[in-house]
Amino acid sequence: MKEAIYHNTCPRNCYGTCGILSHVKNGKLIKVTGDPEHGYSKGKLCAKGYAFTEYVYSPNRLKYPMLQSPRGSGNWKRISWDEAYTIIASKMVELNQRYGSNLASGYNKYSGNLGLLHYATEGMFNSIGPHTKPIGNPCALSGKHAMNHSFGKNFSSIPEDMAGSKLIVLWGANPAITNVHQMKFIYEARKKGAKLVVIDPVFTQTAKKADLYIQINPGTDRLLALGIAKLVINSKQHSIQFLEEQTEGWLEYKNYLEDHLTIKEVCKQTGVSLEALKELSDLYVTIKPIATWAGLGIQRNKRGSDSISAINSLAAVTGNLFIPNGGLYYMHFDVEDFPCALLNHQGPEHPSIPASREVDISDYAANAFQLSDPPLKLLWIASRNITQDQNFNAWAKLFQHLELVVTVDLYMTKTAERSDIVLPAASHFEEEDLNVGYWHYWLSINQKAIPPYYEAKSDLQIAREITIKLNELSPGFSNFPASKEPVDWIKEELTPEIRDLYSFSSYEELLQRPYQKDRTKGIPEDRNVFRMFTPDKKKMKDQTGFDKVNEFKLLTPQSLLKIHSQYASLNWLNSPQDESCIELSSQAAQVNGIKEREKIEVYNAQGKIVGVSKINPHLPNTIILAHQAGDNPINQLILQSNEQNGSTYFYDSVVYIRKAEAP
Ligand SMILES: Nc1nc2c(c(=O)[nH]1)N[C@H]1C(S)=C(S)[C@@H](COP(=O)(O)OP(=O)(O)OC[C@H]3O[C@@H](n4cnc5c(=O)[nH]c(N)nc54)[C@H](O)[C@@H]3O)O[C@H]1N2
Ligand SMILES: Nc1nc2c(c(=O)[nH]1)N[C@H]1C(S)=C(S)[C@@H](COP(=O)(O)OP(=O)(O)OC[C@H]3O[C@@H](n4cnc5c(=O)[nH]c(N)nc54)[C@H](O)[C@@H]3O)O[C@H]1N2
Ligand code: SF4
Ligand SMILES: [Mo]
Repeated sequence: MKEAIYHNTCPRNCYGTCGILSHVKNGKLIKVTGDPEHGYSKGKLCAKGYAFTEYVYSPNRLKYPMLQSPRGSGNWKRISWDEAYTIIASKMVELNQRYGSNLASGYNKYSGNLGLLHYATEGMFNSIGPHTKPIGNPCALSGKHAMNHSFGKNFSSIPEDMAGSKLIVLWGANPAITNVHQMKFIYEARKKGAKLVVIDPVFTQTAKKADLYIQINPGTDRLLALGIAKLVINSKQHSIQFLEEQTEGWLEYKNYLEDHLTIKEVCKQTGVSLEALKELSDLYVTIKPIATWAGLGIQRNKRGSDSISAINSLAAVTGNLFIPNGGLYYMHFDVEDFPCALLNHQGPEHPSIPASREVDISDYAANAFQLSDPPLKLLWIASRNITQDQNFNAWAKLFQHLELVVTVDLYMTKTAERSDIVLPAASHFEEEDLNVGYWHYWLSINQKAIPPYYEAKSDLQIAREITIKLNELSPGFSNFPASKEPVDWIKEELTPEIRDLYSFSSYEELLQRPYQKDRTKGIPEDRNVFRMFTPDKKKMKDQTGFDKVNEFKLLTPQSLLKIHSQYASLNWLNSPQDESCIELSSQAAQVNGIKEREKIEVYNAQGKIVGVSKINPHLPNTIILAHQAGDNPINQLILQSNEQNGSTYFYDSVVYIRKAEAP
C-alpha cells in the first residue's frame, strides 16, 4: 500500500506547537517529519517530536480500560469500556442522589494535550451542571498578571522577528533546552552581528552561547532591572518622550529609583557585580533594537510578577517597546480569541446552586480536601500528572477521602497508579484537533492519521460515550451533544472573525497548511498606554534573605528530553538513571563531605528524596538543582506559601542536603 501523509500538530505544552507530517503505511505511523509550511517550526521537530513513533507504539502505553482493586494494590484487571462507563456513571448518579447536586464530582486537568478539542473534559463536566472544577494555571500566571499590568492585555512579540534584533536579552529563559526552534532565530540574529545576554542563576546550555552571562541570585531580577534603569536614566539616555507621553506611572517610577534604590543595594541583593551591571546598561543604551524576553523561569517565585513588570519597564525606559525587532517576549493567550465551545459549553442550571465550585489548581489536593457540604468524592484526572503539583504529599490524603478516582492517560503514570480506573487515551495521531500556539502565532490542524492504539479513545470520544451512559442511567443527567463529530467542533471554532484574523477562508484550506495570525490585526505592535512598574516600598524590602549556610534554594527547571513527567520511559530519549541526579556546587559538596556520584539526601520538613550527587562547578553555592517527576518526585519537597493567587512558586522552596545514610 502507498504511503499516505497527514497533517498533525505537536500538542505538548511547549513553545513550538510544531507542524508535523505523519507518514502512514498500512494504518501504521512509520515516520514523522516537520511540516515545512509551518512558518515557525519550518520543517523541523525536536528530538521528542522525532520520537513520536516510539511514543505511539511503546509497549508501556495503556491498551485497555482497567480497574484496580483495592486502589494502589497493583491488582489491575482489564475491563470493557462499557463496564468502566457503568461504574463511573453509576457513581456520579448515586452521588447526585446522595447530595442533591453534582458538586461531589470533580476533575483536575492540565497540560498533557493543549488542543482545543481537549476541552472535552471541561465540556463533559459542564454538561452535568454545577460540579467541582480547577481554576488557575500553575505555569504562567504570575507573569500573565505582570503582562496585563504593563500592557493592559496579554502581550508577546512575534518570535520570528527576534532574528532581526541587534541585542537579545534573556531573563530566566533557557531556549536551548525548552524552546529549541527559537535558537534558530537567535543564531540568525547573531550571524548578523547581534549580541546575546543571558541572565540566569544557572549557567545553562543557553548561557554557554551568550556574549554576556550574568549569574543572578534567584528571585532578585526586579532589582537588577531597576538598577540598570537607574544607570540608564542617570546617563540621560532614556527614552524620555515615550516615557512622558505614552506611559502611566513614569514619575512615580523615576522618583522611586532616585529616592529609594541604591546601586550598592542592587549589587548586594542580586549578587551581580557593578562591572556587569554597567556592561549591561551600556549595551541597553548603545544598541537598538533590543528584544527582551521575560522568561517563565523568573516568575516561579514570589517576586516573579514584580520582576516581569520591572523588566518590561526597562524595555520602556530604553525605548525598545513597540519598535520593529525590539519588543517584549513572554507568551500569549490567543486561544482566548476562539469560541472554545467545549470549554464554554453551558450545562443545565441547578435550582439552588448558581455555579460550579472552584478549586485553585496551584494547591488542588489540599484545597479539595477541605471541601465540605458536600465533600469531593469522585475525581476525574486527565492530561495531568500529579507529580507535577506542588504539595505533592497532600494528594495521598485527598485520595484516601475519595470514593472513585479515574485517570485518563496514555501511560501508567504515578497518578494512574493511584487510581481505581484508568482509561487509555488516544495519541494526537489517533484523533482530530485544532491547535493554537502560545508563543508563535500559527494555527494548525491535527488530522486523524492512524487508528487508535488497541482500545484507546480520545478525551472527546470518552466525553461523548459517558454522556450516553449517564443519560441511560438517569435521563437528562447530561446535556453534552454526544452526536456532534470532532470535525463539527473544529468548524465551530473557525468563526468568520477567526478566519479573518488568520487569513483563510475555510476548514478545507486549513487542512492544506498552517496559517499565521495577521500581524496587522491584533499582534503586539498596536500601541497602547504602557504602565510602569510601581514598586511597593514595603514589599521591596522583602529581599531574598538567602545567606544561611547549608540552606539551599531548590531549582527544578525543565529537561531537554522530557516534557515535565512525559517521555521518561521512552528508550530513544531517556535512561532511568538520569532522574535521580542532584546537582550541587563544589563548595556545597566540600562543606558537606560529598563526592561526585555519591548517594545523597535532599530534605526539608516535607520529606526527603535520595539521589546521586553531581558536582557542578558553575552552580551558585546556594542552589540545588534536581529533575522533575520520576519514581520519587521532587515535588514532595515543594510546598508554597499562602500568598498564591493561583500562581505556583515552585522555586521558593528551601532544602538541606546530607550524605545518604548507609542502608
Ligand atoms: N524540553 C522541554 N521543553 C519545555 C518543557 C519541558 O518540560 N521540556 N516545558 C514547557 C513549559 S510548560 C514551560 S512553562 C517552558 C519553560 O521554559 P523556560 O522558562 O525556558 O524554562 P525553565 O526551565 O522553567 O526556566 C528557565 C530558566 O529560569 C531560570 N531561573 C529560575 N529562577 C530564576 C530567577 O529568579 N531569575 C532568573 N533570571 N532566572 C531564573 C532557571 O535556572 C532556568 O534556566 O518550557 C516549555 N518547554
Ligand atoms: N518542581 C517543578 N514542578 C513543576 C514545574 C517546575 O518547573 N518544577 N513546572 C510546572 C509547569 S511549568 C507545568 S506546565 C506543569 C505541567 O503539569 P502537567 O500538565 O500535569 O504535566 P505533564 O507531566 O506534562 O503531564 C501531563 C499528563 O497528560 C498526559 N497526556 C498527554 N496527552 C494526553 C491526552 O491527550 N489525554 C489525556 N487524558 N492525557 C494526556 C501525559 O501522558 C501526562 O501524564 O508542571 C509544573 N510542575
Ligand atoms: S515538544 Fe515542542 S519542539 Fe518538540 S515537537 Fe513538540 S512542540 Fe515541537
Ligand atoms: Mo509550563
